[in-house]
Amino acid sequence: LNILCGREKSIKKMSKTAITRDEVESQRKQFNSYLSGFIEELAAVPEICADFPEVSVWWEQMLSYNVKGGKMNRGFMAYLSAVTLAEEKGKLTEDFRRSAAAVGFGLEMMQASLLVDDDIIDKAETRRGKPCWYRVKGAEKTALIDAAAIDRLSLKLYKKHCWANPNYRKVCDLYRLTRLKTMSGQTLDGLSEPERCADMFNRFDMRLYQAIILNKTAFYSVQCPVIIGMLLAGENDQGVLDEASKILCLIGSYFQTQDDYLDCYGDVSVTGKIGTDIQDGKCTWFIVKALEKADERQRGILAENYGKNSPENVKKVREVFDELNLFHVYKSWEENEMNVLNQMIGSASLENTIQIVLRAFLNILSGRE
Ligand code: DMA
Ligand code: MG
Ligand code: MG
Ligand code: MG
Repeated sequence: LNILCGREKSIKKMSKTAITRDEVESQRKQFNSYLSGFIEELAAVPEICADFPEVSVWWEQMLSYNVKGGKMNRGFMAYLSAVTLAEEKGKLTEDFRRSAAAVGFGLEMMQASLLVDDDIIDKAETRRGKPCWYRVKGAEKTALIDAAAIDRLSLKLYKKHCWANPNYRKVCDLYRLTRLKTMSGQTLDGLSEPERCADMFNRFDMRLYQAIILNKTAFYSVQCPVIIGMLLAGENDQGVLDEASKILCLIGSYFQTQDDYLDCYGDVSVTGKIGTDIQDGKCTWFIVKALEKADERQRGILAENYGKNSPENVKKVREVFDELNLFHVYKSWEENEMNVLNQMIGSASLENTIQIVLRAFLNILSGRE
């Protein structure tokens, strides 16, 4: 009997090998269907908004402007992970779906708060096809406090929709730790800018780059969403969470290298943001690769022009990138990295459902343009 039960179990485990594109899209629709009321709820936080209706009106405006309009991949991945795992454990209810959507939306709020700050730091002009929030009339003075408010408000949402989950505290702790790690990454990213680091050409290398992108992007964009989903579904085995985290961090780093590519070569009408990395003097995958490959003449051009905010300087840097064929170097790196990550997921000692979720995330990110 034991042998038979074991076989049945393994057959059951084998039954789902992937989440199809259609399933992903239908889950995405479901996730989106829960989101409409969250902003109104947050703009009416009673302890604050009862006495200050102006604040309520402003919060509703700034939340709508900053949290909406993106692809919502982070929030959706938290939802998809939570729902897929809960379903497998036979724990999926309507209430669970709603709380998973609220937690996902909270991650989109974390993202929004980071982006408001990031655009100020990076002197960016557009975000998601609109002016960055700090450039919007009325928000010039409030943008910093708005970013902090968006971050704090997400935990209000967690308390309202998720407090009854046995892992509520772990979920909130992970949210806070991830926000802090991202701030450390943003600090490292800022400290490597040329005006604060005169010897950038001695410092920019793959090690520094990997440290920056792990902290500023991989944790909050990929690791945290899926781990939060797993926690919501009741996963408490630290070994499993650590094993998944390892792969998620690598997927998250791949995601930021794609972002560097989009900054340099992306179509603004698709990405919705005008690149700033070259003029900001950021430690990106492209400048690190360029420095690895450049000869003396090319290094001289980069030293003279990188991190300077004029179109002529940017053009000269781009010419060196082109001479070094970095577009194609990146394309073949990306293809190879995708294979490596897929293999890593396949050979990880993780249960089938978690592997499926990781693969779904990787597929969503694959070949972003
Ligand atoms: C990404 O940095 C990290 C955070 C925390 C926003 P980035 O400046 O490359 O992002 P973007 O390209 O979206 O401005
Ligand atoms: Mg930026
Ligand atoms: Mg930045
Ligand atoms: Mg970028």
